[in-house]
Parts: sequence; structure tokens; C-alpha cells
Amino acid sequence: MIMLVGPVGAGKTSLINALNQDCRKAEKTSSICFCDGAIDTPGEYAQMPRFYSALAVTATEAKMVLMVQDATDIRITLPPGFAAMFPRPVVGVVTKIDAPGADQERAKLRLLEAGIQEPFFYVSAYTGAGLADLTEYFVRKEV
Ligand SMILES: Nc1nc2c(ncn2[C@@H]2O[C@H](COP(=O)(O)OP(=O)(O)O)[C@@H](O)[C@H]2O)c(=O)[nH]1
Ligand SMILES: [Mg+2]
Repeated sequence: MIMLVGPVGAGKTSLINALNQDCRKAEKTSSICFCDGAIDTPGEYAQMPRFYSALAVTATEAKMVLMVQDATDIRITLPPGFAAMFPRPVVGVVTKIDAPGADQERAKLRLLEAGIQEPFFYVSAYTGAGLADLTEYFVRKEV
């Protein structure tokens, strides 16, 4: 089981759907959702400190946390050192690498600032780029 964390619109639900080869369009996620072998979380939870404890507790249900960073997002949305809050290994995933304005280096910097270490994964839910690498990593780590 993996848990996905990241701001509103980062591409968490789309990534879960793509990993499951589910072509449904992602609907807005309004509560923590145990679905399709993953824990999906509302973006607001990563953006509002009062929800952090809920995220940390829910992470105990997962074997790994995916911290999702949108490659097109110029804002700093993840708090510094955010990764240290989780009781599970945190892996950085950069989404939307297909999109205009995507900047993988900037996205990587955001993840480093959030306290996440290599390896980072660069994916697109639209084109499927990078999904095989990520899936292989899950298999290797037995999540
Ligand atoms: N270009 C592009 N857009 C994406 C990708 N993944 C998600 N999106 C779009 O980004 C928006 C937010 O996606 P969503 O999965 O709902 O994000 P969430 O709030 O993190 O769950 C939607 O309009 C998606 O269609 C991607 O890989 N490439
Ligand atoms: Mg969502």
C-alpha cells in the first residue's frame, strides 16, 4: 500500500488511476480515500498544518509515502522538511512532465527542500512516461 501526499491539483489521483491503467478522469478528492491499492489524500491536507497529524497517522497504514510535486508548479507548496513528519519512507514523484512549462530541475529542488532524497521519479499520467520505472521500484521495495 502506498499513500500519496501533495497539494491540490498536483496530479495524485490521476497518478493512481494511471498506475492502475484506469482512464477515468480524476475527480476532486475531498477526504482520505483507501482506493485501488493506494491511499489518496486531499491536497488541502498537505497545505494546512492542522491536517498534518491526520496525514502522519494515516501513513502508518501505508508502506511508503509518495510526495507528489507538479513539474509545472512554480509555487513552493511543500513545507521545508515535510518528509521528516512521516513514519514511513517518503519517495518524491514529479508529475505532469508532459505539460507545457514543466521544469523537472525546479520540481526536484522543491522535493529536496521538503527533505526528500533520491531516487526521484518523473512521470506523466497522460503519456505514461516513467510509470514503468515507478512500478518496478514498488515491486523491488515490496510495497
Ligand atoms: N498535462 C498533465 N496534466 C495532468 C497530469 N496528471 C494530472 N493532470 C491534470 O492536473 C489536474 C489535477 O489532477 P488530479 O489528479 O485531480 O490532482 P490531485 O488534486 O493531486 O488529485 C487535472 O486537471 C488533471 O487532468 C499529467 O500527467 N499531465
Ligand atoms: Mg485528488
